[in-house]
Amino acid sequence: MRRLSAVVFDVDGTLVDSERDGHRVAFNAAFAEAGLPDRWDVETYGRLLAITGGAHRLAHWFENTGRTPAESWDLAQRLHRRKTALMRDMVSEGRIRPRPGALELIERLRAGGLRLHVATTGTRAWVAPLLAHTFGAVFDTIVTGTEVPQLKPHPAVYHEVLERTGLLPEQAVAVEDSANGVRAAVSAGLRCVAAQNSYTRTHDLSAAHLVADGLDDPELITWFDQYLRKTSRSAPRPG
Ligand code: XBP
Ligand code: MG
Repeated sequence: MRRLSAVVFDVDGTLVDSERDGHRVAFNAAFAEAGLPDRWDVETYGRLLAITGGAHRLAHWFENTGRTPAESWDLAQRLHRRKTALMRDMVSEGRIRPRPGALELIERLRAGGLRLHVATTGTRAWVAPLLAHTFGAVFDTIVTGTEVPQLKPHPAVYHEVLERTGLLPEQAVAVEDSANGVRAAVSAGLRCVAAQNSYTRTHDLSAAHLVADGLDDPELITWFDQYLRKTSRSAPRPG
């Protein structure tokens, strides 16, 4: 097996707790500003997470609440622009927090000589400032939903990371939180570990090598430590 040289992180639900108190709140604010009666409670939003991509999620909702497909897509795109601006505001106010253990895991992996990258379905306009503010310049390659034609569970975002970095799939491990994310990573040929959260605890994550309770789960840390040892044994780094 080739040496592990990189870890590719998902963002929503993996690096940050962004869905329930971040995106959901921004979607509801966009509905309210537009004078629409629609609101997504915590449980409804959990079900809607099966549809990746905020604009697609909105279009799906509108189609299922009586609008035509064309009307739904137009309205979804308009609302999603506003929702993205509201999410950027939440990011700049520091309201989107890293998941417990995220900062520590990142430091551990970097200290072990691994490169870090990002593969997310989220929109670049909020992803880029979030990563910069919360984690600093630790990610070499960041591919978002803005750059790929098909969103997770399609593997396009992982293919794009591999293409841009020149990595082979077996040189990288993906960290995901959801069934759609695990499917995307595994379809692209990457090993995947899942750090589930309250929304994804019921997902089928069985295609992952390991299903952990979070980024601070000792099992996940031990799993990475074994790879880090293998990494340094198979190719000692100078110094
Ligand atoms: C995340 C998503 C995104 C976010 C909302 O999935 O599906 O749509 O929920 O962000 P993953 P946008 O964690 O699997 O990448 O509104 O910017 O799409
Ligand atoms: Mg996710």
